[in-house]
Amino acid sequence: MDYYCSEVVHGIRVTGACTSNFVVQIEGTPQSDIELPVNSPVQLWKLKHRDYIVNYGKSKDDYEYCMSEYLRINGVYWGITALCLLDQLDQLNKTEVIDFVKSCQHPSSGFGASPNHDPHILSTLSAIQILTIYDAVDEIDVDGAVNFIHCQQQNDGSFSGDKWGEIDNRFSFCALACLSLLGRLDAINVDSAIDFILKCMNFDGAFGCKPGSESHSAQVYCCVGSLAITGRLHHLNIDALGWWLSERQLPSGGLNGRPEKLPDVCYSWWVLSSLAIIGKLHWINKVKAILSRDNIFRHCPENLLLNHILLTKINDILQLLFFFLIVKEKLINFILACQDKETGGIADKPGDLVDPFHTLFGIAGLSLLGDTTLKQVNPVYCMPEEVIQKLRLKVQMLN
Ligand code: 3PZ
Ligand code: ZN
Repeated sequence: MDYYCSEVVHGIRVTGACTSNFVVQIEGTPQSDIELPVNSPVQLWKLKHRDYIVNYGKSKDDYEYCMSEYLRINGVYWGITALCLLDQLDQLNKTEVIDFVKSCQHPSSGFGASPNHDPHILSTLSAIQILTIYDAVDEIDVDGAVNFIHCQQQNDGSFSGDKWGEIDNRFSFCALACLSLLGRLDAINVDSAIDFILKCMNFDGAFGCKPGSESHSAQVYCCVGSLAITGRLHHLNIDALGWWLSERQLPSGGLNGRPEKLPDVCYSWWVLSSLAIIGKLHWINKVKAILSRDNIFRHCPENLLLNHILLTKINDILQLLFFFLIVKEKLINFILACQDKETGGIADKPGDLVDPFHTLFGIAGLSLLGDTTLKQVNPVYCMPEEVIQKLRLKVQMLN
């Protein structure tokens, strides 16, 4: 797609390839974006990503690895989930991984990022996710972990991440995800947890990290995921939220976390998974079907009045429909462009340094976009769908 046209209709700029892909932008809204390098890759180098992840933890004294001690158990979850989606989990030593996770648990409490690190709700979720994937939850002190999470809940229903007391609805999601995976949601006050989440909803239908904070797509994922786990999606304003999420796509095809920010691979995940949960993933790439006037008129050939209205209003209608669209091919190209062919792995943007975090969320995003050479990912837990199915976990999804 090298040829772009640009047209202003009723103050709305339509830019896009002259074929069928359009990105709509309101005139005057500033946009930061990047340009995809020419000759960007067009395929997913799955075996390179496998090797990148398998080798990541091996050189234990390498700088990068030491730097990430405070992220170690999260990194293990990112790596294991990515390998699992690539159908390569057998590349790791299960016993070693489980022993490492066990060594991160504090007596009768939660998990730290590494042995002897203070317990934190983020590390505790990673621990539970890893053990769930390996069907090894029985090997830890489940009651201790549940009690740790219970103790993080505040009077207003919110959760702190650890004993320092920082509040953020990311921690609410971690608590709900952990306890639902363990079948122990009864250990907290779910109603007040949801009350707090709903206080973080903004006029645009999206969510910030605490009441009054600006909307951000990672927070949207956490809040929508929390509502899905607890069967409370009816609280959402689907049209406003879907609009806001769709507006995250930039002309490069990548998605940003909030208005005026640069695109980043991990936002493909926060945005796509949220759309999948609210049943709007099909808002992606329906341009060809919608764009054809003939297609619309075929359904009402005799109704002249309706045809007249349609003819005069057709541009307005199409512009509105564009707002709900994320152009799938462009997003896929953006994610593929962030791969590093030499080292394997995926970066936040083309040409940046790869890391396990963006490698997982790039692969998980491609899975949601329908790459059938990958295993299906569950949009709420960011774990393989087959693992969630096996647990017979019921999460609410709209359609
Ligand atoms: C990254 N963390 O605070 S972090 C994270 N970010 O621990 C892990 N997109 O500097 C890796 N940016 C890389 N491997 C980045 C996890 C952040 C998210 C930062 C980031 C991502 C752009 C700048 C917050 C779950 C858990 C934590 C987060 C999100 C979701 C950093 C900076 C921050 C962090 C780690 C490394 C490289 C990897
Ligand atoms: Zn990122």
